[in-house]
Amino acid sequence: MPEYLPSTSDWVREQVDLYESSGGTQGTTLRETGLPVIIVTNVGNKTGGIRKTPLMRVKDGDSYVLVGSRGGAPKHPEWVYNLRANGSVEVRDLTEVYSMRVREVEDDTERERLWALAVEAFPPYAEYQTRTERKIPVFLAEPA
Ligand code: F42
Repeated sequence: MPEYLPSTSDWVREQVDLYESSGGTQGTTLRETGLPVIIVTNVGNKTGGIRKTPLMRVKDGDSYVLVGSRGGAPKHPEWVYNLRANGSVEVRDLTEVYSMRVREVEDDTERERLWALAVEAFPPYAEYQTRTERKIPVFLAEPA
C-alpha cells in the first residue's frame, strides 16, 4: 500500500490534516476567505506516494475544475505532473469523497468556459495568471 507523503508546505499539510481528521467538517475553507476548498488525493508520479492537495472548489455540474495556479508562481505545481501521469484521483468535498477521472483541458473553447467558472469561484486566479508567463493548467475531474 503506497504511503501518504504529506506536503512540504506546513499550512497545506495542516489544512489536509484538519479537513480529513474532522471527516470534512473543519478546515474546509481557504483561511479567512470562507471560500470552499476540496482535497484531491493523487499519486506521486515519481515517488508513487499518496499526495493530498487542497484546491479551491470550482464546480461544473458534477465535475470539478482543478487550477494549477500556485499563486502565479513561475513553475507549475508538482501535482500537475502527477495528474498528467495518472488521472485517477479521489476528490473530497466536505464529507463526501468521490472517485474521479481527471483530464487536462486543451480545447480553447472549453478552457475559456471553465476558466470563467474558476475566476467566478475564486477571483484571484485572474490576477495569478497576469503574474506568470506560463499558461496556468486547467484540469476537469469528472465522476469515474
Ligand atoms: N494550489 C493551486 O495551485 N490552486 C489552488 O486553487 C489552491 C488552493 C488551495 C487552498 C487551500 C490550501 O491549503 C492550498 C491550496 N493550494 C492551491 C496549494 C496546493 O495545495 C499546493 O500546495 C500547491 O499548488 C503546490 O503544489 P505542489 O504539488 O507543488 O506542492 C509542493 C509544496 C509539494 O508538496 N511538493 C512535494 C515535495 O516533497 O516537495 C512533492 C509533491 C509531489 O507531488 N511530488 C511528486 C511525487 O512523485 O511525489 C513528483 C512531482 C514532480 O515533480 O514530477
